Amino acid sequence: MLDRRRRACANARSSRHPEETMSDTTTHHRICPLCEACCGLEIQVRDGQVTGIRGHDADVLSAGYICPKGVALKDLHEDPDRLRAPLVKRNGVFEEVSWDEAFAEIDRRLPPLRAAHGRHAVAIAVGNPSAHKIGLLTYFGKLARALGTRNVFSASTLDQMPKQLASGLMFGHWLTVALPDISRTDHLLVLGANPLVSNGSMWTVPDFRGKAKALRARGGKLVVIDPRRTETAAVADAHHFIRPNADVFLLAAMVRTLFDEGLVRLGTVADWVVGVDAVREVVAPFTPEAVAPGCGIAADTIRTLTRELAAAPHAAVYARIGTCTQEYGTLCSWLVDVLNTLTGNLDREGGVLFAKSAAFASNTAGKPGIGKGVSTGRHHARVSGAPEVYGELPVTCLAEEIETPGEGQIRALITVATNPVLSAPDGPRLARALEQLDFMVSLDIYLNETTRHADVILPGLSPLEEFHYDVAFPQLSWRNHARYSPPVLPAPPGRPAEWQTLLKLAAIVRGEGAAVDADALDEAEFAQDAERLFGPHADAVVAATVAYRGPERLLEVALRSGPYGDHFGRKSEGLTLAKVMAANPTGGIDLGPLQPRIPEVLRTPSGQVELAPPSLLADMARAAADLARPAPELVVIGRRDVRTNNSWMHNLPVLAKGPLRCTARVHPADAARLGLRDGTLARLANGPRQITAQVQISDEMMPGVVSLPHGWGHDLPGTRLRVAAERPGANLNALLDDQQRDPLSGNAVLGGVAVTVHALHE
Ligand SMILES: Nc1nc2c(c(=O)[nH]1)N[C@H]1C(S)=C(S)[C@@H](COP(=O)(O)OP(=O)(O)OC[C@H]3O[C@@H](n4cnc5c(=O)[nH]c(N)nc54)[C@H](O)[C@@H]3O)O[C@H]1N2
Ligand SMILES: Nc1nc2c(c(=O)[nH]1)N[C@H]1C(S)=C(S)[C@@H](COP(=O)(O)OP(=O)(O)OC[C@H]3O[C@@H](n4cnc5c(=O)[nH]c(N)nc54)[C@H](O)[C@@H]3O)O[C@H]1N2
Ligand code: SF4
Ligand SMILES: [Mo]
Repeated sequence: MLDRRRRACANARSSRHPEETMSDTTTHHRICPLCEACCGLEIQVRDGQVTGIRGHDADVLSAGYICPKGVALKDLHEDPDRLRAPLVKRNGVFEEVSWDEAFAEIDRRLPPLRAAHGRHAVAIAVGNPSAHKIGLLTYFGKLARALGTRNVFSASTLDQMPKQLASGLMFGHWLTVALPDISRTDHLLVLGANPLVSNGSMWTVPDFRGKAKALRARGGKLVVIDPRRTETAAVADAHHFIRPNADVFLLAAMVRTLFDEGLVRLGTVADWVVGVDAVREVVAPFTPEAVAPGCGIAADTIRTLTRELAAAPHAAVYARIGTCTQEYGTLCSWLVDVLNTLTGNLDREGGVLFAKSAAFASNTAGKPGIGKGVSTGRHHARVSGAPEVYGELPVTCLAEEIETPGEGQIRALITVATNPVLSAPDGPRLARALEQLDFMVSLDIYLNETTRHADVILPGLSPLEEFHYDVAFPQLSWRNHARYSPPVLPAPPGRPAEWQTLLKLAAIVRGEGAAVDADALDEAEFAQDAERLFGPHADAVVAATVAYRGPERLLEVALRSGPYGDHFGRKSEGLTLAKVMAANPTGGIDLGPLQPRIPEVLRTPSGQVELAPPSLLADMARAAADLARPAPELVVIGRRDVRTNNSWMHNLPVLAKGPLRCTARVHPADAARLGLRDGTLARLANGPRQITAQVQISDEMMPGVVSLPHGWGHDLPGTRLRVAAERPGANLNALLDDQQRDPLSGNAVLGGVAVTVHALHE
């Protein structure tokens, strides 16, 4: 045991020594933490300054791919507006304070508030970047548990909750997500996603363009369904406009066509699927003719789309944000996998497969082939009654839970890497609600539209000052792998890592005071966790991992006890953190293409793929009732640009330069009808909610649809985002209603919302 530990230490040290290249320039390899593509980067450093960032050609996952945001890590690191010390608001003004003072302020104010009003009075909200931070992901739960509040909110209910719910109901775990096997498929049908720009989501697929090109070069076909002729549509074989919010009808009609035309084949999973007849019954109302007007797609085209999918030797259907952030998000996410299953493409090479990640893989935990499945609604939001899903309430309930008096009213909030004032519907209402709070703490790196409302802001480190290992995304990757990145630059002395901040906050909440030492606390908690997880072997695990601390230690345990692990010496060829660290300069460890995993991957109580979960069948009645609903004249949808990342990267000069990106794109026919001129301003309105945006006329839009990116609106007072404020853009979410949700997942409706547009020029 001791020998192994020494080796681990030695390797750990050597992998921290970057390659020496020219005289005093060093080369480092770092996974990009900015989006789900998780590209491997090669970063040059000289005299403590980043001098170059490019893709790492040897990276086992991304093979040299990079986008402009990866390059912007330098700007992020150097951004003078990025917070480097805690801020405390005194008499309405933020003052820089020491870490001790910041924690003391929280200790003075938070525990008494909790004691007076109960644990649910303190809410917590967590955002997108936390998914890219091992420290936040592995230690957030400790703070949430200490709080014991049911008021847990996250950006998941602005995003992928429908996909997670549908996957959980069908396969038994919310991270058991079926991923297109892009390198071996012959036919890829994409709905409501633009991976050429977004670089993929709930599907880690760096260089989608290259992979799509390879697919077409080997004779395969890429088909895109989107109300905008997107960058992805531009490289596809076929693109069809669809009326926003109509995907549920299209997908149901495709499923019905499979049954009608005798095209249903379950293939290799035939023995593991239940519910086929129930699906056949529930799609009965959705004939291609019945859905065609609502979709804006001809019935014959719907049949052709279906036949091509069924006829392809290997095919995959993939759908993302455009199909999740709408009224039928969960139904759409489910029907996508119904199509994958009924065409014989579930769990087969070239179809859709499940990843098997090396560490923290929830879909390798527990007994193979059977499990508890998932349930929702264990508690409900106090005001709206919305059900809990995976321990969370919809973030669109946050404002009303703060505003509405009574038992259980939210009086304090902790935000962790989230900017809901811009990212969630009806941001202005939420901003007003945040002002009513008795106390607010933000873990964030900027003083922005949300954190300006905080009483205390606690900044994390620059990504270049932290080690990295992706917890979530190897579970969603196109290929299995394990990659570790050491810090590129040393953290400034005295600055805690975010996991330490979370531990301190948890201790304060538990009443242990502000003076506790985070490292000592971590050591004690690690020993307790080891006891719980490893029983009689706990002491050996503690001893074997003593070279590491914090999230690195959890990673060591997860890797060694994971599906490729060395099981603490029982499988000597297996993975350890030291081995993964040692592979950093050579691009990580490739664990091969995805493999079929049914039935082993299933965790449903039946041990089967649940093709017809009762809650989803029941919700289809809502869709059927809406079939004849007339389409609004004009609806708004979202858009992403390669130089943006939600709300928070508009302050980086390298990304901010160039043409204005926050424009309202409208079809020429709509522009003519509404008297809109290119480059002039227009007012968009949804009931009382209004914003002003610059018009861009473009025939890439479907007539009747206007597209505007989200995450803009940097003109609010009290922020410190000097570059972003120069061209603030309009906040799409100031136009949207926070009461519109997918009832099953609680996900916000962010697209397909009826708006009016008025020209503001003379
Ligand atoms: N209308 C509309 N709205 C949308 C969407 C849409 O398509 N249309 N998309 C939705 C989606 S998919 C998502 S994921 C959400 C995102 O919603 P959020 O997660 O709320 O928003 P972000 O803009 O990602 O804000 C991230 C916050 O984290 C901070 N941050 C960045 N790095 C760090 C770090 O290392 N540590 C800490 N502590 N903080 C950090 C940033 O300063 C910022 O405050 O937005 C959603 N909103
Ligand atoms: N450059 C960049 N990359 C990003 C982000 C970013 O902000 N900028 N954000 C990251 C995040 S948090 C996420 S979750 C992912 C999202 O990744 P994607 O899901 O690929 O996101 P989008 O690029 O917004 O693509 C959504 C598409 O849905 C279309 N759409 C809108 N409504 C409908 C509809 O009703 N039906 C159909 N079929 N299509 C519709 C839109 O026109 C758009 O093309 O991107 C990530 N990557
Ligand atoms: S696509 Fe761009 S932002 Fe996303 S991980 Fe790769 S380099 Fe980073
Ligand atoms: Mo997202």
